[in-house]
Amino acid sequence: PEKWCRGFNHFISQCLIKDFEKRPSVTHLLEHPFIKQVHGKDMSLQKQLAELIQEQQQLGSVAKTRHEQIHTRGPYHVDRADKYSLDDDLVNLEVLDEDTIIHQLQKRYADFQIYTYVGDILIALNPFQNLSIYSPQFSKLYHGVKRSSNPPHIFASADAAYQSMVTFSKDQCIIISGESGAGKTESAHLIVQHLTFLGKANNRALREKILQVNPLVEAFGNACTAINDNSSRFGKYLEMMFTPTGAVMGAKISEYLLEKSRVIKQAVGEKNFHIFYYIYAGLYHQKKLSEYRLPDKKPPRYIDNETGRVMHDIVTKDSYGRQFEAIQHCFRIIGFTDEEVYSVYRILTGILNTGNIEFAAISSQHQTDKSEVPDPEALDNAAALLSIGSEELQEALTSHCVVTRGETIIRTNTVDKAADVRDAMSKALYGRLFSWIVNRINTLLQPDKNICGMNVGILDIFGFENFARNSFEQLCINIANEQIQFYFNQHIFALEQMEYQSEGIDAATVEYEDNRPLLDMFLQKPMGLLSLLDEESRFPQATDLTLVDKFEDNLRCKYFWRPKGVELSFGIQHYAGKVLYDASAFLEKNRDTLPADIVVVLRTSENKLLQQLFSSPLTKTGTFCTYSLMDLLSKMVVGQPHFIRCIKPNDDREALMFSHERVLLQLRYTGILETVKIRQKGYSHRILFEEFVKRYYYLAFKAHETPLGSRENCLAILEKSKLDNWILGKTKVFLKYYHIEQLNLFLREVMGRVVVMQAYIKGWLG
Ligand code: AOV
Ligand code: MG
Repeated sequence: PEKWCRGFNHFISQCLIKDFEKRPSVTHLLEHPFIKQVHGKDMSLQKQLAELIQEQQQLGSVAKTRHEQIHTRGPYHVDRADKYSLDDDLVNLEVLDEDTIIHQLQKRYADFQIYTYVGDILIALNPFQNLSIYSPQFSKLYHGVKRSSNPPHIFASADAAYQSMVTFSKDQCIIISGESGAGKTESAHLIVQHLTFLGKANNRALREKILQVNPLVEAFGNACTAINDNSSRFGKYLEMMFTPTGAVMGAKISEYLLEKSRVIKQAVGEKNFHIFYYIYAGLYHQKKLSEYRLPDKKPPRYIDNETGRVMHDIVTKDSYGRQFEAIQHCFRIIGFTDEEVYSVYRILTGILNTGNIEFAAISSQHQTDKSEVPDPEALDNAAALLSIGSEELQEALTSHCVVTRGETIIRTNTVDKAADVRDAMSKALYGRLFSWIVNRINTLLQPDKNICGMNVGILDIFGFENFARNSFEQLCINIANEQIQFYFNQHIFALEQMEYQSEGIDAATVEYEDNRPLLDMFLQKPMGLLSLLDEESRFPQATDLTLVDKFEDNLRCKYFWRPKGVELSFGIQHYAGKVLYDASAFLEKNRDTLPADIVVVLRTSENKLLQQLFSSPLTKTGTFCTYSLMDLLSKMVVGQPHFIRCIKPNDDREALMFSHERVLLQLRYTGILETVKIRQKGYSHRILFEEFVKRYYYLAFKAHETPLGSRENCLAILEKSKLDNWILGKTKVFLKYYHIEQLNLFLREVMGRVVVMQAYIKGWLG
């Protein structure tokens, strides 16, 4: 039927477009048994298919050559070296409005130009396809050259951070923001790749190790969500450490707010953390499931929320199995011992078995709140893998000790309570295992303590999320994003404009959307949303409903509302849009308690690693959520910031598709238009006279001179450098972002000459 044919054609063309990048040959499609069958019988379809393929091939090759042109333009177009392409930077736009900006981005995207500058800030549009612009050849191309020599690129931003660090011996941080699926994590990888290239040490092994860090922690901390197949479920701050001469010497990761609840339950269409599938599939293919006491017919409950799908994927595709091998490789390269890795696997499979423990009620005449484990198989398996006693585990799951007036009483748990304890144990095991892996990596990649180095930190957190159902985790994630937006605003607008005033400079003021009131609503003490949540969590009698009532009574502002008729829901007008939250289990998730009975049992484990995980004290102050956020911010404030703003061009994850509406929304809430304005009119770099002279005196004075950090000396340096458009304030030099680049280049030239001179004199004397 014609209709069927049309649908079929559509399907094929979609396949072709999607796969063209990966498999330029279409023969694989014709080899498909389904197509072969239809193709052989239906002449008209055969003809149509042939035409279609030809058309697609042409399209594909056009796309490919265009792609090559763009992306090889760098290495081969030397003529670009001193020509500045006005299109590369939105600051060069003559007409500044949303339409012009979006038009410009759309035009560039269609031309495979996913990167665009706004002064020193980089906008990165997700290409949703692999581009051939990240090879070492490109790293070389972007190394230490003027930014305008090449098309905008993430390597150029990484390079700028690295050069700043080396030139000024100052820590740097790169802050990557954008909503879920916008490309933050990919960008973070690319930055690490380029920095590893730049920080070439003789120590090749160390470079190899650093490159394995992201894949390893992401196997444990990322998962498939409804928005992104590789969504970060934790915040990550990776510091790469360098020697004073810029050679990489170590790395350190800090983790924030791992979404532990994913271990025990996932929404429809979502999955558990990657590592669980990798290990299950890996053991399946290696025929080692029985060794880890896992069934081979049906995956454990924690990873089988859509019955059958996972098993089908594991049996038919080998990708999970290959990933498991990759992870084993990561562990080995980074330096984990075989014993440690074995313990990690035992804990992971122990968690999977724990999830399979079921409870049933024992009802006797006197007691109805007692539970037992009717089928001991999963219990025994879990206990064996965790190297603890099976009876002790059962007891800790089905009962708990209460101490009243110095007396210890044992109380039984209901079926529901026992299941909660089981899940709390799984979450705690996973959360602590994750932290241990991170700490272990940090120990293994620790630099030599005797060298006083500097670092570039890369912040990649979970992006803003708005699902059909949003829970506690989304609230935490969105508050973290709210803070990043605030931090961006502070740096780009508030601090800058404050300095103009205090320095008596007449520079533009730009209005921007300040999300401070919103942040106050969350963080203020004692009446902010998080404080209220903490307070309510301390009342044993409180329920999720009393919590929402409390919010409603106390948060009287336009950012909070409560929809009528849905008891447990409340809405927040975030900087990036309205989100409706479902408060079910908010209190329980915030309390995140692990019964002491479980800790006691786990501490008896014969698995040394497991013992270690539970040996630290369990007390903590404040919620995990508030605690982590404060830590995150204090980390970021330390270094000189560089911003990368990732934008998602469409929600269908399609290459070359540019949704005007979606991009516009992101441009609006991230304040791109205002950013362009302030970068056009303002001075992004403001340096104290003294520091300026100290940095650049080589440009106007002799090497042996020690000029004072005065206004006059700054003037002398600036005039000698033949720059224009700068301003001198009362105590600071105000520079545009491009001045810094020019000054640094001059400085490197002059320093180079000095070094040559010194070498010459040395040779001459010697
Ligand atoms: P996110 O980190 O911003 O989301 P990712 O970095 O995971 O987003 O990107 C989502 C997907 O987009 C990746 O898996 C890639 O398929 C694709 N992608 C992104 N950037 C590129 C690129 N430069 N080249 C090719 N493909 C890319 V989240 O962690 O969900 O907030 O929580
Ligand atoms: Mg991510």
